[in-house]
Amino acid sequence: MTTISTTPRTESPRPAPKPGFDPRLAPIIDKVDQGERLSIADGLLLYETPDIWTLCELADRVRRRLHGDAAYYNINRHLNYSNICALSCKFCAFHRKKDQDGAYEHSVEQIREEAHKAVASGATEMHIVGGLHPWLKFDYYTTMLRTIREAAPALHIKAFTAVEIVHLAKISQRGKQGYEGIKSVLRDLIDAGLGSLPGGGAEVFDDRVHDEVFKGKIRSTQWLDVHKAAHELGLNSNATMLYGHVDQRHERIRHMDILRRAQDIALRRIGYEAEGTKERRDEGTEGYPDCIRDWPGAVVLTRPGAQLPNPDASGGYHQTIIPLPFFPDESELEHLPAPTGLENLRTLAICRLMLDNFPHVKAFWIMQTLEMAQFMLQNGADDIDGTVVWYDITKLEGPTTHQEASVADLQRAIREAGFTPIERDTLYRPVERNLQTGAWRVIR
Ligand code: V47
Repeated sequence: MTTISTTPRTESPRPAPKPGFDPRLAPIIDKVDQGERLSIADGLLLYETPDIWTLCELADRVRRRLHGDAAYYNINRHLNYSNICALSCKFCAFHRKKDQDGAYEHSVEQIREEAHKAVASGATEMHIVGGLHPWLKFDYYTTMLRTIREAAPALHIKAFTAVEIVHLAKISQRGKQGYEGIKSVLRDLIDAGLGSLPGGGAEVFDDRVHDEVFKGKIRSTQWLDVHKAAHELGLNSNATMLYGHVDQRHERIRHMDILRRAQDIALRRIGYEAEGTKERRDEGTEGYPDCIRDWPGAVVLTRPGAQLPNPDASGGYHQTIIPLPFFPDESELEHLPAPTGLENLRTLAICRLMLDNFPHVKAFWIMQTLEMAQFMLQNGADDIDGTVVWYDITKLEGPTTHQEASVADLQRAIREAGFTPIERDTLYRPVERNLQTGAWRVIR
């Protein structure tokens, strides 16, 4: 196993408890100091405690242990190739039916043009997501990837949520082949240019929540299977949690526990040792997806001195957790309030502490706002995503919102938060750029 160490892991002494310190957090602080995995009960307490400052300080401690004062951004473009979707998830304001106002699908020519624009803007990544289009054929997707690869050979293509991959298996008559069908679809996509999977479509891994707001969408088992298959084929992937709608806090903690167990399996596969049987307890895991039943035990990457996986070595794993706060506007759940700033901050900090084997935590500025993302860098996040340019899935200020940040905006936000901006590629390798010509290369 080859591992990578990013920045020096300096640890400042533990500060004296502040007024308002919640003494129930003391055992959690000890566990974090020793690099021990937090339990489900610990996660619930972190949601319950009024002492959000101790929570945030702990998350910051772990974040600095892993990344020092580095904070990552990238130059990317998001491409939503079509909003036409066979599903009608209640939380989603993006989907349209075929003849509905605002329905669109991009032609191959439009996609080629997007790839050219991406190159001209110096992007290192194209992030592609769309609806489950009812009549596009499988070769639309492979042609899309090949077109981008041809127009922009250096661009990393991060494309298709697990939900789309399962849909592609169905439309290419591989749906009945189960796991092998998924793998075979992924192989075709890799052959056409796919470089990694984004984290979307995970929502909250819970059957109650699933049946209430995204019935018809794949269940957690299939989402996890797609990512496992991608990892086995050497692709890295991300993971999300879309929270703050009908979900409850204990369901979010369970989602985090399921994700970190899936990551334990991925890390074990690429050579990490699991930490004995101490955390192999199965209580509270009824109804967990079958694919994480062969759990090897905890692999904690946030303990002092642990090494992060090397993106250049073979073998895939989850890179980043991206908590996505629910945007109610124009969805069927518009009557629900959006999660508050403090709830978003708390959830992100808890993700940093619970997902102890995820190298990165992203505060996606499009959904969190750049102002809040800045603050989140000080409370667990180490990444704010990129320049984006156009994003259709959620809109901060109505359908015509143009959502773009310049590199200067991102760097300023990071510096002002007290961190050093590091441009990264999709796999979190630092990027070196010639400021005159815009030419870039990945530093290995
Ligand atoms: O899959 C849809 C979610 C996801 C809403 O991997 C909503 O680096 C909130 O996954 N309110 C797409 N969320 C975004 C996504 C993502 C974003 C940035 C980076 C990465 C990455 C991944 O957005 C969807 C769905 O889970 N979503 N509707 C909504 N109303």
